[in-house]
Amino acid sequence: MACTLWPIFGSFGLTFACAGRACTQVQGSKAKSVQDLHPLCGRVGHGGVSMQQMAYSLVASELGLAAMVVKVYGPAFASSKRVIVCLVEKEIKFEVVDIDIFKGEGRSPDYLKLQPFGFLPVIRDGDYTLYESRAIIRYYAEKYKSQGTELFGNTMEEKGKVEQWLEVEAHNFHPPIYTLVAHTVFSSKLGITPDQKVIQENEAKLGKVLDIYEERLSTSKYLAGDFFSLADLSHLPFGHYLINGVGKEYLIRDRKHVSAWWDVISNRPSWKKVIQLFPPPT
Ligand SMILES: N[C@@H](CCC(=O)N[C@@H](CS)C(=O)NCC(=O)O)C(=O)O
Repeated sequence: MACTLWPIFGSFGLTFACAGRACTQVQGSKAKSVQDLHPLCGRVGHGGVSMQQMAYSLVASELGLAAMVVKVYGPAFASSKRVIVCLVEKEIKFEVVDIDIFKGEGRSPDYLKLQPFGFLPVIRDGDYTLYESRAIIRYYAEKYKSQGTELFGNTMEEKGKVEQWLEVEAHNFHPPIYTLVAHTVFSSKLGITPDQKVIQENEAKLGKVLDIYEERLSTSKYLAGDFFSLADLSHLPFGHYLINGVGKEYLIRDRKHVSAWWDVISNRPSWKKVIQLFPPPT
């Protein structure tokens, strides 16, 4: 597990800082990308105190940061990005810990202590550990209700709709898209022989789900109403694969309202920054 970097996002300004503890362990290309983003995040040691530590002290005291930040495991993977984009929208500081499930790191005894099923993501927030990406985003949307973007709606009725569409994402949208991703983008890494019948069946299933989205989005800008919410956000990581990887963009583009919705949500600065910072595993 390598702790890599500590981006701190404003909702639109997107500024960055490095935690000394985290950045001293930054290695290779990741460090370069951080350095590119923030000139204070150097990698060269300086008289026993790393440049990163110096940078951290400077930036931390400037910003009045607490030492404790949320740790998110496995930022390269889609389900972890669901959590990260939520943290960015909520303006919550975090650092990431690389876990490569394709190298079996999700099955290591240490990781299984955090997430006994071996899935990403998991977060650690001080002594608190939480897994299941949608549970995590609900937790932070409630915990920091008055901070950053309001993602759960303002009334019980709005919240009900957010919950409804979060469930739709998890139980109707996710299963077919996950199967498509597994049989296309990651088939060789997962040791799956792509099965055209499975691909076609899931493409058809997803098309039917998106027909219902099309109807909903013809009367509402976002899924839960006229406000961006957890329900929309939850679609970003795997929706991104549908366009970038699976090669089934037509499923979105052939549906006018779904297409417009996708453009709006995927162009949010939060999401653009997340995919820039944490490219998918290669
Ligand atoms: N329901 C879980 C599922 C997460 C999930 O499927 N994560 C994938 C990465 S995107 C994973 O860890 N796969 C590991 C495996 O299949 O062994 C959540 O949302 O947190």
